[in-house]
Amino acid sequence: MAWRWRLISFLLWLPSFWNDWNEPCRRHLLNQDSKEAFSIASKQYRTAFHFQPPQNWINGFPASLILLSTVSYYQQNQIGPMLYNGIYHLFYQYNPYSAKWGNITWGHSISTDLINWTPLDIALRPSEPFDLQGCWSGSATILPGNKPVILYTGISESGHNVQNIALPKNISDPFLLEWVKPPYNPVMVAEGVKPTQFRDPSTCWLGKDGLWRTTVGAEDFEKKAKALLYRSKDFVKWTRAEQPLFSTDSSSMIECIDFFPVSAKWKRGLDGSTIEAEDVKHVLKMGVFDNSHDYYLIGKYLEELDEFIPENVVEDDHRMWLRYDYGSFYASKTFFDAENRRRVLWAWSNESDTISDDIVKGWAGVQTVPRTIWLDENGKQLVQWPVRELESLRMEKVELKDVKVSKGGLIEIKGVKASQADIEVEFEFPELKKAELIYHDWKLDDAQMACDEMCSSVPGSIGPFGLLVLASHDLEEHTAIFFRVFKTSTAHAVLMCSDQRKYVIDHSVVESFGAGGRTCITARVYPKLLLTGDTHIYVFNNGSETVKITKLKAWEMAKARIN
Ligand code: DQQ
Repeated sequence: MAWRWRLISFLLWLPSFWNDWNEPCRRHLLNQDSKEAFSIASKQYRTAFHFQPPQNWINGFPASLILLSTVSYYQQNQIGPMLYNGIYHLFYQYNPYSAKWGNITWGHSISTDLINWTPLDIALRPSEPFDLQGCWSGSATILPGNKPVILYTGISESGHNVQNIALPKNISDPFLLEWVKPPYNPVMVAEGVKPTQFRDPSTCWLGKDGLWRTTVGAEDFEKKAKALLYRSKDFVKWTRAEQPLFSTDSSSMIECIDFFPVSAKWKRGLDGSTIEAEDVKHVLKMGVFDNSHDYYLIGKYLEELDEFIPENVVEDDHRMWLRYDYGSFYASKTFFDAENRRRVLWAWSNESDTISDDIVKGWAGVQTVPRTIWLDENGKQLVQWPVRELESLRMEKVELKDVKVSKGGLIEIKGVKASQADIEVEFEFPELKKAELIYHDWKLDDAQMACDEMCSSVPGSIGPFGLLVLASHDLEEHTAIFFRVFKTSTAHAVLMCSDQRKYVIDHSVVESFGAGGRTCITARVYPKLLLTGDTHIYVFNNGSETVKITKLKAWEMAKARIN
């Protein structure tokens, strides 16, 4: 009996789980004593189609923008992307001098397809008393009349977080090369919150009353997180609303807030200023500073009160909130791509090696592949999938159909370069009654613990089965992405540990999209075998029950032109 659809529907309600892949068999740090290994490694771990600057440190996106006269933008670990007059602009937090964090500026690259990127000069660098110690994250908004404007956090001479404006020097320059900082900056200073914990203004939205709004992350003197709300008529004078958009006792500082509407009826994206439509809900995404995880809530934005009311939240506990991705994924931002009627998400994926490794490599940090993001038809969670433009890099393809993998089975996927691949796979497994019994009441924390405890080599009943990627021939090195099916006293659960249905492999990055994009995990790995180039991809099954690969397609990916 085929259970593929069952599998997918279970994943819908069991959000996602991850394993940090710290097992020595899968992760090798660079050897500082070997200069030769370093120089080879610095090249082999660099990505072929994930955004990176030519060298040095990046941490997240700031803002991006694009196109036409509608609002769109994007912020990625700190700044963001936007589409403007048909060109995507990606601004990112960048240290021009080193592979570690510091001297933060806004790097700038442009693209017409979100895949191939051309580097431009730095867009914002510290220069004024209101940003002398750094140009931190922010967002770009496109004002009526097709006028882009940046709101960003400056670290002032005295080390305080303040919010500033930057405007294009020449609005008819399609590349928006130069940005000026008007003398009326800063436009917001900390009031009632810690002056060093007040940052990352979101993309702005326009209310029915004609006022622009933005939300800024902050920590108050009681160590509580606040999504502060500011309003402005002219984008110059900003007034803080008495009530924050949202506040929580369960976290201290929250960073890179993103606030956007989603449709409960269809997948298409919505302009950030869409508020009053009966099928519209809002997403509030917050980066929790203490653990560098991005969490989100879905709810209703009450425009009259300027308040966000999350749905289905019974306790004020951020650990119960949903995550976009259970791997190395932080400071994400979305932007509305009006030309393609979609909302696009990106995030910063930090290295998991050491700072000294990064210095030797000469670079640190990549961006995830851009993902289209929409509200699941159940209205309870978001779904993500790589933008369709990524498919333009697909080259050789191999296919499998209806192949059984019995206990201990291992099938190699030959014919594609295993370090640069895009794989889609569907599994069927037998009757659920064979599932292992575990835990009485399955909670998210239990799932994460289970992934940590039961790695892919611990035999089970239905699973573990899945993929071994970036694997050496003897399997001594590998990154496993697998499923395991359990039954609790009341239901069945599919555990996805670093993964399932779609895998995007790019040297030191493996992005996994399970259950059609409802569960995502981004892993950073440094397999030693990348130095020799002898990498393999396998399907495996370490469960006692036979599973079937109903469909598997794997493509070798071409290298994108990135910077
Ligand atoms: N990094 C930026 C901040 C942001 C944080 C500084 C997120 O603006 O809060 O580089 O990683």
